[in-house]
Amino acid sequence: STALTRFFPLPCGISLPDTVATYHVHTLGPNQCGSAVVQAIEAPIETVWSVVRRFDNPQAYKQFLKSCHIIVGDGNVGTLREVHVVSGLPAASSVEKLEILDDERHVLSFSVVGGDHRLTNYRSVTTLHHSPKGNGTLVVESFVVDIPVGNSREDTCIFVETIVRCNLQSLARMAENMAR
Ligand code: A9S
Repeated sequence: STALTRFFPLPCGISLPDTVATYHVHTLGPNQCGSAVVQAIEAPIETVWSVVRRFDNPQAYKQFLKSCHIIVGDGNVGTLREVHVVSGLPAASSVEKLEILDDERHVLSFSVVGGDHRLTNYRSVTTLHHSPKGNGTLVVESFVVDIPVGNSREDTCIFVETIVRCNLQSLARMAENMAR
């Protein structure tokens, strides 16, 4: 990053470059909620990116998914996948569309366009950043989703944040093992 890049501090004590805002500022509809999760990973950014960029293989680190198949596309923007969920969750499958895949800036975004679950209009953006110090990576994942009828804004946010945090902790374990 250049000398002009400003870093903004997060409550967890981590600082992020202000370019993060470019990708993680979402417009919320009146019946939507959104939030973000940050994860530090002790592995190089290209190692983490090699896992994240595989839109055809999310189950490599998302432990709530048991399978994924590509419906149409070649792994570039517009590709559609269907994932199947492990038992015990209030969902069976999800159809998801790749919206952004930027190998230079390390940005991936997908939206949920169908399936058998309650997260209507879910969209997430995942960005990778060099740690301000050291050889590590910071992952930022933000999301927007409709608040399901009968659920509160807070419960919806906590539900999704919990899943995203689990996914990013699993991603960290995997990338840190690859880097060893
Ligand atoms: O897969 C992600 O990156 C993030 C989330 C929040 C996925 C959620 C999910 O796949 C379940 C885990 C099955 C939970 C969907 C789309 C709906 C759920 O209810």
